Amino acid sequence: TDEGVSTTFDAVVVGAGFSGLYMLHRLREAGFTVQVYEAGEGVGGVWYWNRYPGARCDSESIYYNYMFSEELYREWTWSSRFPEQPEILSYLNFVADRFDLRRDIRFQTRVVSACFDEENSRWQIGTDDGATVSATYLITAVGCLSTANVPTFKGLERFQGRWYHTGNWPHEKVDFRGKRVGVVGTGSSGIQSIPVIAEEASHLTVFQRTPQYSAPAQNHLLEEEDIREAKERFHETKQKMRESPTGFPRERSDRSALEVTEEERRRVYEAAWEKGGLILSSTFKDLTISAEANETVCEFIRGKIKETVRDVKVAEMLLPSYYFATKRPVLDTHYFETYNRDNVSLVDVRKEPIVEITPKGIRTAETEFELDILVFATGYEAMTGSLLKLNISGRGGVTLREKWEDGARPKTYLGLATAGFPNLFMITGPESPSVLSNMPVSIEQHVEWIGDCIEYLREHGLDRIEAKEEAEEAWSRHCWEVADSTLFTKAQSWYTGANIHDKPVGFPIYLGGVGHYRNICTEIAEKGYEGFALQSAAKSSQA
Ligand code: NA7
Repeated sequence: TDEGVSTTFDAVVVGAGFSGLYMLHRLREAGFTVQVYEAGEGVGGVWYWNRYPGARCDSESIYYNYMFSEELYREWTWSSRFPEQPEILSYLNFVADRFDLRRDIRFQTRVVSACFDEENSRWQIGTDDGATVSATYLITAVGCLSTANVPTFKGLERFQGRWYHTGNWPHEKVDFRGKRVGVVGTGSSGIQSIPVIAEEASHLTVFQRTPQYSAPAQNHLLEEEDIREAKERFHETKQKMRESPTGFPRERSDRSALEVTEEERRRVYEAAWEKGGLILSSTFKDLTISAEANETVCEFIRGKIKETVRDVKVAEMLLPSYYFATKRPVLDTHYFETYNRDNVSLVDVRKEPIVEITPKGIRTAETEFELDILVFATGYEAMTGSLLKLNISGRGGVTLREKWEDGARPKTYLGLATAGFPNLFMITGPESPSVLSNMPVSIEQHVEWIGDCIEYLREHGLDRIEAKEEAEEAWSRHCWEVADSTLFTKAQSWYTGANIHDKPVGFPIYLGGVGHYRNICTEIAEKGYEGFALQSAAKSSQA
């Protein structure tokens, strides 16, 4: 170890995105020593890596920020309704400077192992620079969608052009001018980048596996008046977001889509379409519960696609058939219109599967597409991918990978902790509601809960906490039951793990709502951390 460099911390935090930055700040304010490790050269997490053309957040900017400090909220001003990646990255850099966070972040350093040392009740954490440090608490802030999924197409290594994954985009601008480009994947990343790439490329071929429901973002610059109002409403908005089901301050409908007339339904959907954003799914209360109600919004969007896309055959290929919102709803800017361009073509890889990548491009069952640039917008190994990569081993040397072996049920207690792994906290872990909510709201709740918990342990002379198996079992079961009472478990999506070949299908997201979840977590803390075993290390080593 370097001389003079501390190697013992109260907490090690993995990741310097939205979660890690606030976790560092929260713990440091409480007087703990913290070391953050970040693989990137700068802060930002997914917003550091996702630099693909058109990358943008689907949460409205004025709700997509920290709310723990009113001063911070007032100091920052967003330029547009839906923030673009560069602006979000600037915001996170601003936060890092504002709270002097960088001095406790080690950049370009990846955590490659973490072992729980039972005797001393501490984590031994190894990094890719060969160093090992020790910490009482290990806190993962690695994000839910951060381990890229590049499908294992035969022949990729022989491709003579350049290829990129949207989640690992180069820092220098990729020049598509005069290039034949192929985009594989039509999730959020594909749908955001396709219209932008089409403007530049000589030809763009989109390889689509599942057609998507996408609604217009209706993005626009924010007026001074909007910004002033947002800042004035800080307290009201913050409270509403925290109590809401999904972390947005919007009202939820208490009407069924089936109790109104067809005209009324159409009026409601049209209004939501015109307004833009992720509001279609909350226009009626039963869209994610009743197949019949769900079909009404599906039909509405299919109608919009048919109206927009001129070529009837292409329009037909773009019509989705799964239950709306059971895959992550997508927002776009002129996505369907892009298929009216002469330089864009669409390939349905369910009918015409990709057989291999050749030196010149992509060969499907029917033809070879010559391409200069290949873009994989093929998503992530969601929820568990980045946690498993850390090589965490807990009590008895059991690894997280072994514990979650069947993959279908990455069992956790509240998404915050997991039995067998004392003093490990996960921000936005599996079986928390975070990934289906407005992320910063969920992140703040997790960070504050973890911060309070660690303070509580200090106050009570304790330094070891572990989720009890029975508490975890009950939470995990509850999580599944809530999900299975909806349409969410009836679709193939990254929510269920079905996007990853060989990954067993489950549902590692709590669907009971952000506000409700917050109350559960608070109550558990108030009961002295019910469901957790609390100890002092000294005692446990005697035991
Ligand atoms: P997503 O939403 O997981 O989308 C990935 C897309 O790539 C989706 O259309 C997939 O089709 C497609 N895909 C994945 N593997 C393949 C293979 N092997 N062949 C063809 N097509 C494939 O990832 P995004 O990056 O777009 O968005 C991730 C999240 O970021 C998003 O939900 C927001 O929360 C922000 P599929 O639908 O699985 O058939």
